[in-house]
Amino acid sequence: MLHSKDRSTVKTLIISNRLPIKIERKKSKLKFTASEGGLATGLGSFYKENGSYWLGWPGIIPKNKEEEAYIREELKKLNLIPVFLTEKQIRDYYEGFSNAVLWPLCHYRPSYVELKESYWNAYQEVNQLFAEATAEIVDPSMRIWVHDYQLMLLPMMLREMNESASIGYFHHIPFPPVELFQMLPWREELLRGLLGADLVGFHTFENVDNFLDSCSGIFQNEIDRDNFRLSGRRISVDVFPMGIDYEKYSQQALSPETITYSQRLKNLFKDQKLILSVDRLDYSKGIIQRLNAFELLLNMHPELIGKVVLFMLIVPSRDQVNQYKKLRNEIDRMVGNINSVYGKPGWQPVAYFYHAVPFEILSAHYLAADICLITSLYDGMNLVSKEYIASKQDAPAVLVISEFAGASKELSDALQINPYAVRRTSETLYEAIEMPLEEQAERLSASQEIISKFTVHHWVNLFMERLSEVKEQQQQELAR
Ligand code: GDG
Repeated sequence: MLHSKDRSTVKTLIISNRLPIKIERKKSKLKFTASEGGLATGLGSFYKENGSYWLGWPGIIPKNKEEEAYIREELKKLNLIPVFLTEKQIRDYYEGFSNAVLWPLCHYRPSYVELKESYWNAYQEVNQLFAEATAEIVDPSMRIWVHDYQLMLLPMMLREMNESASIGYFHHIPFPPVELFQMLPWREELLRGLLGADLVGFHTFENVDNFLDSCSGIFQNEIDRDNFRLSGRRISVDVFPMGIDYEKYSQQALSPETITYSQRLKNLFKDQKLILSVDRLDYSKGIIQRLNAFELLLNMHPELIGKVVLFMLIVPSRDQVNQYKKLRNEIDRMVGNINSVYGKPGWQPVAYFYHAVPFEILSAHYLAADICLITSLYDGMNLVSKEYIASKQDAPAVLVISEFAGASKELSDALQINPYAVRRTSETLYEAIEMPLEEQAERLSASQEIISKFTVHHWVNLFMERLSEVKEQQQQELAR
């Protein structure tokens, strides 16, 4: 039996659609920079240790074989293994099946789902490509951790290659209710794909229930739900709410650079309450509902004119896709409308930026904001809410969070909203604006206590511990 000390020395292969790196073409040279996403930070130190690796798409199409070999060599130095994709694969597997089938389905948008056979074919082909790339580097003692909805078929492909392999899978986005999941022509293949894993993890209990309901509905007699197993092999399905690198955010907020920038922002919006929102351009984030609620707030409380600003940082995402293009146009229209109706010389109610900012600047925005507003219509977790809490030393700081974001389950001291209930949301925003500093500080410190304890490092360790336990249970059952 492995003891927890031994577990930490087991090599791990992380597999995700994207490698945690950005490769940019600068003139004739390639520039490699580490990406700053939550997953990259959380697993960053982990995969570099004792011969562990990370496998995924490097986000670039090499110009020729020489360039491909060069990228491969450079990445190898960082323990990263690339899986190169063609333009067609990116279009049909990534933009197609992943983002125009699974993403809308998992975010309650069945009308956005494009059920194309060509997408499904590409999805199978690319998952197979990942399986082959894995086979080339994995050794039987390694545990494998597959991430997210782009690779749902991979766990079973890997299981078929090695019956006793140690395989974990984590689903970062919501898992839809059975009624929605059942509409997929390929529902059985996708579920069977996931059930190749020994451990399947989700952010919330609701997602676990939805997944188990789908499994029971589709496999019926094959599955034993209470003692979950497929063809006799025990599979654990559990909740692992992802955390953030708390130290990184709280320390950055103390740096002189961030403090100076934050002060500049505050001066720019002097005597105004700064309501911040940060998200990728996506229909799941409730950006339209947010603007509606803010407009209603100004309408109901004209005394707030000139005293409050909605500062929206939106990171460009998938904006060549029709639904996203439409969303962007609608945001532009609504921001223009609110600013023209409620603005006055020298003051505009909505400050809207459609670009990403460096980490230090993002941190300064968190630090400067009086309120952080999360309006997700459905969100696996939502790391922004946790990053905001971690970046604050003390009040003013109020988190207003949608009850449909996974993070709301842990953050019970935040003000919770149903973003579809526009009037109620605007009333809650008013409550946030008026909240006494003492109450803000109490709520903030309660949330900080939770987030500083359940960090991303804790999340990784917990998942890995659980994976080892499942393997031990399987071995004991085999030995009986
Ligand atoms: C998926 C699920 C789940 C944003 N703007 C900038 C920037 N960001 C960073 C934030 C945060 C990340 O992007 C966004 O993470 P979220 O969790 O909020 O949302 P998704 O991207 O949709 O992530 C989600 C997550 O996976 C993890 O499981 O929580 O539910 O949808 O870290 O800080 N970073 C920088 N500049 C920006 O302008 N540097």
